[in-house]
Amino acid sequence: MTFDFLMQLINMGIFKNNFALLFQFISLITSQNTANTPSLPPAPFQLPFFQGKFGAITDLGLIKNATTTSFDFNASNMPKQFYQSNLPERNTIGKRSSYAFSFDVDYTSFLTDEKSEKLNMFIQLSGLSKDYDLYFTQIDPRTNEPFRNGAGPLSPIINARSSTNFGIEDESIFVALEAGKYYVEVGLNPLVGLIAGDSNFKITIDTKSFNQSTKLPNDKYLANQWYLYNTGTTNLLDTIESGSKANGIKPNADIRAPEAWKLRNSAKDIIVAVHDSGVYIEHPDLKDNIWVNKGEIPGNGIDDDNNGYIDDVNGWNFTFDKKDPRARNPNPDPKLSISSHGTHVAGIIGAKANNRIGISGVAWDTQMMVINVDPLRNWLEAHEYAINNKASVINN
Ligand SMILES: [Ca+2]
Ligand SMILES: [Ca+2]
Ligand SMILES: [Ca+2]
Ligand SMILES: [Ca+2]
Repeated sequence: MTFDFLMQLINMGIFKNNFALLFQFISLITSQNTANTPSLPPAPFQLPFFQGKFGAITDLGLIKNATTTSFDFNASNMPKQFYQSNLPERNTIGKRSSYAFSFDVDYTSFLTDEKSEKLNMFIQLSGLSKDYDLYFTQIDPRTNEPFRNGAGPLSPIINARSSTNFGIEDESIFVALEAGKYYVEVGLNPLVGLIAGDSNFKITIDTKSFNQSTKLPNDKYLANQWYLYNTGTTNLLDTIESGSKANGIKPNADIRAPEAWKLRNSAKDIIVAVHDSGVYIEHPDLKDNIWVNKGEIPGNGIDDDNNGYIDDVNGWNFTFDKKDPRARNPNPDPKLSISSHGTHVAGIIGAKANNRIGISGVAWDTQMMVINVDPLRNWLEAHEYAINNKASVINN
């Protein structure tokens, strides 16, 4: 029995949820190897693609910033790999023939100022006459092998982006990369891999389009805000070492904020009413984006703007019928109110962006009217307040 045969059994689903049986098979193979070749230790298991220390991989060289570089290939002239896929895509199960490429990303090629931390790129596959698919793999520096979800060589490979359109449609992958060496694989769809025909394809690495069509703020924790800008590659090693599952990280699965910010990032004339549990309005990343009722003189005990609420400078606390709209607490302690849900919500809407600290809001500049409200008691009244005081967006 060989490891190849074992892989076939794994792909057939024989060991699904039956790890005891799997380990029996591994023990059997190991003992056979030992018996047949007593002078050699059992060979370590490796995916064929990564055997031979990447010797058959075509190197695309150093990829630089703000460039579009294309590489034309005739597959019949290239070393073919047989890659036993563990990728989760449904049409990549089994062995498929493929061609492997590497390229380098060097900080000096893109680090134009201290704000630039990653090189954003689209990797594209085009000019197809067969159904090729595109795969991207990141190497785990601890093992010099692909990242795997779990210990041991049989754990599935993770962080492999794929683009697997059917037919001869182009393929495209977005990645944001730190300095390092990366691997791309062009594989025939295993379902159609035996069909004869031309085998030409073009790989294009485009580090120009993303920067031209997007705008990124310089906030410290932007890289953690995957819902705005999901690079899919953030701190993969940290994620794994913290014990979290890394599968499911999907680059560009976000609200396309960088693309939107290129068109518009300020909403400074827009009043957004935040109906929630109150907001810590002194927060350094929020204070500049809190609505100020200009018709109200603070702290004089008079309803200067005659809107029915005395000293309502930043909003109103409907929960406790008072001017201080911070936490859901009759006498809010600013430290306690930091943790309130409304503060979190306000940060998503309008944390001051491009100020180097904290996070970036969806709107970089805006005016957030703070409404502390109990939805079961004074919902209508709170909405009337927001509308009468010219909020044009209300968060519920
Ligand atoms: Ca395809
Ligand atoms: Ca008033
Ligand atoms: Ca007043
Ligand atoms: Ca900020």
